[in-house]
Amino acid sequence: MPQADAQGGDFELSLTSAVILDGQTGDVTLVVSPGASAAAALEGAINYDAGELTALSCTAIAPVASCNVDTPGSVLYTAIDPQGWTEATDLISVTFENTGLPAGEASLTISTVIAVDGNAADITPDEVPGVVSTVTHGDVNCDNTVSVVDALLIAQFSVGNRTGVNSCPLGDPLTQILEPTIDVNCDGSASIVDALLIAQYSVGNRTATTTCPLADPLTQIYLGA
Ligand SMILES: [Ca+2]
Ligand SMILES: [Ca+2]
Repeated sequence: MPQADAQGGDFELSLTSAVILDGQTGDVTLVVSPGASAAAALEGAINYDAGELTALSCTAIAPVASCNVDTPGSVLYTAIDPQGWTEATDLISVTFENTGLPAGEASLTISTVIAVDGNAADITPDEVPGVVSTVTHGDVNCDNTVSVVDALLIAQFSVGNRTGVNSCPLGDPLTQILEPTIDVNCDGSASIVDALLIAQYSVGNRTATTTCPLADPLTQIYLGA
């Protein structure tokens, strides 16, 4: 993660990152942290690529804050604390839907219009961007790789030892599995066969494809979005 003091701003504004699968929703939070100064009033925007993501809604977390998702590509916000934020504080939360990011990462940036301290003096933020990423089929533990660990989780799921969930990150990595990305042979079911294909892929015995159904079921594995 980028560090605030590397850029020498007076305080830090940062966005959390999220894994949001294709067609699903997830939340990102804007956080203010004090540096040499403590911000007391802020106005600005969270910027995103409207071709990749859709901001469905936003929620003011700070007691005196407001936000607006009406403009595609920008979530406008304001927030105020009469005393100034002297510790890391969540300001707003935005719910994004992945509407055009089948694989990879989308950057979320911050732009600041007004930032003042408790004396209403202008101060400068370090703006730390966030990332929305998604995972492909075969990655069932949300770590952005397809490995024998994923095969293990699928094998455990196939015998009832794991619970399928629909979003990343896993709430309980010891008992859960991301269910929508299990099927890597395009047969419509999640089974021990999918674990076998990943095991074969892990040692180079299968070639990844992003096309379903598999053109060659004997040599390919589906790792698409
Ligand atoms: Ca994985
Ligand atoms: Ca399957």
